[in-house]
Amino acid sequence: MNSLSDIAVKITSGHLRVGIVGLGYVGLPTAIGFHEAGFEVWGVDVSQRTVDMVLQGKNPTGDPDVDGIVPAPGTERWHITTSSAEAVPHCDVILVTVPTPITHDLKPDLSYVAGAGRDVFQAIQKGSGTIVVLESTVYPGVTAQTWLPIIEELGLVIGEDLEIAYCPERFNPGDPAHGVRQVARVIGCSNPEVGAALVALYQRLTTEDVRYVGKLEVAEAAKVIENVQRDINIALVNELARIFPALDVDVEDVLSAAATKWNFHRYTPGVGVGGHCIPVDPYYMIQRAADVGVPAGLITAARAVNRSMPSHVAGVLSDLMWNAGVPAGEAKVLLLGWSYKAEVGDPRETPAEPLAETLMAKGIAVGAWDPHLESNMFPAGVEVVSNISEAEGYDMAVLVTAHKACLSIDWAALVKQMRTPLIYDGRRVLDLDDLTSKGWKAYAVGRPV
Ligand code: SAJ
Repeated sequence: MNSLSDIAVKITSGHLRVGIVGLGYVGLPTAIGFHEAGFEVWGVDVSQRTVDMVLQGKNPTGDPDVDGIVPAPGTERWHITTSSAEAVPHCDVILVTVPTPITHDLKPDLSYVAGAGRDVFQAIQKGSGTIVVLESTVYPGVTAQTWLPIIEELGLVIGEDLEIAYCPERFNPGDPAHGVRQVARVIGCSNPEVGAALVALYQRLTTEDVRYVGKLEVAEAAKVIENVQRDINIALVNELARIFPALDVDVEDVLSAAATKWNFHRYTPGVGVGGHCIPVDPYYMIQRAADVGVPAGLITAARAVNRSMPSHVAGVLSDLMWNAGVPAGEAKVLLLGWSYKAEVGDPRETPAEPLAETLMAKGIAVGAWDPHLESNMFPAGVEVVSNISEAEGYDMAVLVTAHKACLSIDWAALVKQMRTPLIYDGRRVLDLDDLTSKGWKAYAVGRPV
């Protein structure tokens, strides 16, 4: 039995053994971080491909921040396996970092949390006092609701055989300044002493603030609302990006003016909101509010605004091409960037997809160029452009993702390759006057036509 004082001693001495279940863009850097902090680490992933790559010292996550930091084969204190049953008996604390996506009908999919939890709990030794921490983004109540029935079914006793806690991951892909060792953490647990022990553990991981915030639900809710707030703020500027052009005002001029006020938080309108955090987490909050019969009108409305942006932009692009005399049924659009976020190779929930679908439904052909993505990561129907210098005969170029590679395109050369020199800045990051001087007819989200 690991008493809490045993845990504390092991943390201080660095002899604590930490398990991480789920070696994705959150779990693998977390495992590496605890290993760098001097702990013995057991990493578990159901994917044999992931385990094999990690064992070879390679990065299976697609996140460039993880390149070059995976420990080499044979590194001490570094154990990687597909089996929780093998790893769990060797661990004092186990962190679960598995996906929490939404289903096609926008409901939270907690199957990974339940499955990983079951795998871990089945391997917990009676009386071991193992601490199991969920890091995946969930809505308030999920950790207890999902895990306690399994724990009870397996005849385990909280406080004797194990403890459970919640510490939300706060990864920001493509932002090495906020890596696992430089980000503040909050810890929720029904047992304050376990919370204190976990504070001591995470303080060995990150240089930033770590604090115990009370029961599980407080920490679960904090993580969700961080991203709900971001979605709502982005929805506001996206809604303004549709209003101000109708008033013959550029929304970016308005935002720049408003941003001179000390507590105005600036966000940028765009072709849409992608990724596995911002467009997903609000549905957790909406679901939880519905569970308890309290309306979540603002959160729901913000999601509707952000989800409408790709089709709104597709309509604007279609009108611009029509007004430029591009023959209907012949129009071709080139999307510059496909990933949901700059400097990241991740197409999940990217607004590029509904944008392309809406354009193709209008009979407009769509090509896409994204140097961060492999050609097999684009959907069928989209012509993948591997080399921008080979993009010929397009009528409209659309900046969808503000990759540095997109910003540094040779616009003077590209305009000569276009059949019609139209360009639409979907992220408000291009110099439209410079583009105009190079022969483009330049437009942008939130800017009057
Ligand atoms: N976006 C806008 N306008 C903005 C900001 C973002 O349209 O002003 C779009 C992006 O283009 C992207 C989507 O929203 O399609 C999400 O962008 P994001 O910058 O929020 O990036 P994410 O999804 O990687 O969010 C992560 C989150 N981190 C964690 O969950 C730990 C989020 O909490 C961070 O605030 C965010 O990174 C960040 O700060 O970059």
